[in-house]
Amino acid sequence: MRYKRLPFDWMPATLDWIPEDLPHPPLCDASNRKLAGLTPRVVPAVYLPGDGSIRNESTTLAYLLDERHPERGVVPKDPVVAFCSDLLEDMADEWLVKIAFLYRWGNDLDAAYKSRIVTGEFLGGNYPQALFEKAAKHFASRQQSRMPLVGATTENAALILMSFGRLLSAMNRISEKTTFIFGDAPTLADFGFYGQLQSLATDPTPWTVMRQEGLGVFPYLQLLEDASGIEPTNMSMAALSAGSVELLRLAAEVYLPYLRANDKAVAANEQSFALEVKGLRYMQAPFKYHAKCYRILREKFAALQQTARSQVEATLGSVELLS
Ligand SMILES: N[C@@H](CCC(=O)N[C@@H](CS)C(=O)NCC(=O)O)C(=O)O
Repeated sequence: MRYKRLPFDWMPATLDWIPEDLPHPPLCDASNRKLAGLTPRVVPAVYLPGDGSIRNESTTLAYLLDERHPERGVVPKDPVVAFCSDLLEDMADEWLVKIAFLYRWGNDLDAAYKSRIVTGEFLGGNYPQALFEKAAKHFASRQQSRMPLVGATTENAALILMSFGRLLSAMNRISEKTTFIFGDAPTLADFGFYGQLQSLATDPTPWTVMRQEGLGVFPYLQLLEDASGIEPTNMSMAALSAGSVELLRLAAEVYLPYLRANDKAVAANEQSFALEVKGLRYMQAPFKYHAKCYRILREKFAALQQTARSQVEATLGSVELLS
């Protein structure tokens, strides 16, 4: 919203994150009323005062806002760059969350720290410490109970952490050629990475890892936090940094195999599925929403012209998993 120079009000919301027996914070009353009936019940959600509608799902919202306010678009005009931006944004939303979940809810220190920040935001003020403690503990244990659903388990940790290492080494190299992933202005992919990396950069354990292995990520995040002063530019695959190519290769080698394995398991109604990437095993229960993500990516790839598909192939190494 800041990059697009759109004025907005930020409203914290609680969804069902406060235990039944605790008083609900008045700070969130207005947003909770607006969110009543929202499906799927996830944030971020945007209330559009023009038509009174409330919309969610960050990718859908980005496209909608670009349609209504095309001047400072985040969806690149070049179809190949747009496809690659969609692929990276999808990986940021759906795979990087596994890294963030594993660190935040898998370490006591991180869980205690961030659960207080999240709950403290929506409680606002005027609460006794005991209520704060109870709400934070409730939220942390709720999130911890969801770790297997996300695949953030001890068995999957090696692959998840390997992908984090590759991500950091790729992000470090973007600035050798450009400011953001596809050029000197941000795209949807950058905002997808921003959301996850901002969490990782402020949780104690991954922050330590990033200080050692991903120093280049900090100025990148700083620039993205408020990109209202950055001018849009045209983008093409020719301008890509080695780091951005590495990010796309990561999607091809880790994220797409995960999506394909999940898709097969959803179609066959299986209880769980497994895959192996570079000798590292990953196992999870099938996740229907990710089958939808995969279908949309393949539809977008199929809609590209042949020359554009070849350009994607040249960068990713293989497009077999997109066909
Ligand atoms: N694909 C969605 C994911 C949204 C999402 O999963 N949001 C989480 C918080 S980051 C949520 O609201 N979860 C519901 C809950 O935990 O109750 C998007 O990008 O907007």
